[in-house]
Amino acid sequence: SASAREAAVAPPGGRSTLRRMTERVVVAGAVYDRGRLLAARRSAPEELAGRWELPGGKLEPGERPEEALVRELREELGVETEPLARIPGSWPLKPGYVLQVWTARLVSGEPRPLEDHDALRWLGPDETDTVDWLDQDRPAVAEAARLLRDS
Ligand code: DCM
Repeated sequence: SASAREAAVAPPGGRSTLRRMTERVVVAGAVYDRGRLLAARRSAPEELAGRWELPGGKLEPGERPEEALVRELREELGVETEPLARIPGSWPLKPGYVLQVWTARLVSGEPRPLEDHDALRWLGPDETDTVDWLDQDRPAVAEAARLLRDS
């Protein structure tokens, strides 16, 4: 059975290999421009609407995270971006999904809330606490703010 298989590969106290192999990645961008970080307010689904996030979305099968990030930011915001570096860490979302975050720089375009968002805000390094971030985004936002402050 699936549960027996899962138990068979589960390290003590850890998540099973099977679980990790089937986990889907959501990639989000800490997008920088002129010393500020981009925050996006979700318009859906209802339980997340009104909360702020680092914009991004799900990897398509066969896609690399950096490719998925560039595609999602183009679709959702109408901008071109260049991924820079992974922010270390991986944060659980709903069951079966994990969040990974990359820093990225704005290459061209002015972000507009085309899909999934109803407001955007550029935050300076000392303004990152001024919006109500999704809980799962907070560690990456804190690290992104630190990188911004040190840059
Ligand atoms: N998500 C998140 N934090 C982000 C981006 C996305 O928690 N910075 C979550 C919200 C959704 C899922 O990932 O449950 C997929 O995102 P989307 O609906 O934008 O494709």
